[in-house]
This record gives sequence, structure tokens and C-alpha cells, in this order.
Amino acid sequence: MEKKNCLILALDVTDRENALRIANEVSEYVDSIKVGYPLVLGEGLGIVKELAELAPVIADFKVADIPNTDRLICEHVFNAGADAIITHGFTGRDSLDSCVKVAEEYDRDVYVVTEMSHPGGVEFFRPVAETIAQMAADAGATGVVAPATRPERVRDIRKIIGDDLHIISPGVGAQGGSAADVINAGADWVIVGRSIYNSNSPADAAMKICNEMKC
Ligand code: FNU
Repeated sequence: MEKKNCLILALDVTDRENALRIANEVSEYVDSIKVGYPLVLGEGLGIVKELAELAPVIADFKVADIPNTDRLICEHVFNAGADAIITHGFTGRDSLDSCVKVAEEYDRDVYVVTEMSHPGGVEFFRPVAETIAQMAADAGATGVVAPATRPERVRDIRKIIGDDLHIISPGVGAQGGSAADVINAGADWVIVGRSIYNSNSPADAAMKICNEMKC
């Protein structure tokens, strides 16, 4: 993903018409569009191809299965036109290796969740976040997902992965995080959903976040 605005749109609306309208409105401000279960279960995987015409698509399926099933999921997602996939890491190195291998075959990206951004994200993830971050680096992932709601954790995770891996960071706005703070803490991109797609003017909301980050 090319870094221009440091902003990724989390497009969690559930219908095609709204998805395409919002994506069109904000495409000049975002470097990528993240889609997940809400939109894909609502409209099918075909929506990925339509959105990919506007910006590279990150498929947020938080893949978390045995290596063979992970492989099949990644193949489907990359064949559908996604540029990147988000996987979990707690399933272990063999599962992650399987995703990285498929991504290499397709020349696509893999981001691994280290610690989630919501309050419950500390319950089980906190003690293993650093280990997962190290595993993501060792496995050759493109980057990690780390919480904008806890910039200090982004700083900790950056120390572990160094400068070679990217950090994409959700939790800005609706979850309480600040875009500027988490970029200053070492994130490469912020991921923003509700603050943009629920706004009366998604383009203005996206522009405001870009200006705040001065990326
Ligand atoms: P918004 N997301 C998240 N926290 O919020 N993938 C994580 O730790 C994580 C994620 C996603 O709050 C979430 O599913 F790993 O409306 C949603 O799509 O700005 C987006 O990031 C945040 O949306």
C-alpha cells in the first residue's frame, strides 16, 4: 500500500449502495479501504472487486484457523481482488506461515492483529501482544494491527518489530483514540470507520483527520 494520506477507511456499512457512495466520496483521502464481515456478509465477496477500482482493499477477516483452512480463505480473498488480508496470530506460527505463503504467491500483504483496540482487547491479548508482534516479524508479515486507543502499546510494539513492518491502527474517533497521537507513537496508518461513514459529509470528516495527522 502506498503511503499518501496515512488513512484507511473501515467501510462497515452493510449495503452496496452506501458502500460505493461513501467509498467514492472519500477515495481521494484514503490509501486503502478495509472491508470486513458486515459488508461482505451483507453483499457478498464481489463487493471487493468493485471497491478495488477505487482503492486497494484490505480484507479484515481476522483469519484464525488451521493452516489448510487459512490457505483456502486467503486464496478466495486474493482471487476476489483484495490487496491485503488481516489475520489473527494467536492460532500459531504454522497458521500464519500458511497465510504469508499464499500472500507471497499472489504478491499481496498480510497484517497480523497484536492487541485489539476495544476494552476487552487487554483481557487475553495484553500478555501475548509482544510475542505475536515478534512472530509477525519472524514470519515475514507485512505488518501488524495495533490499538489507536492505547498509543503507548503502539510504541511498545514498534520497538519489537522495528521499521521494516507497518503498523495499521484502528480505534480513532468512535473508540476514543486520536489520529495524531497514534501516528506520533509510530503507527503508519490509522483505520477509521464510524467517524467517517456516519458523518453527514464523509469527505469532510476524512479530510479533517488527514489534516490532523499532517502525514
Ligand atoms: P470504527 N478493528 C478494530 N480494533 O476496531 N480490525 C481492532 O483491534 C482490530 C480491528 C476494526 O471504530 C473494526 O472491526 F483488529 O468505527 C472496525 O472495522 O472506527 C474498525 O477497525 C474500526 O472502526
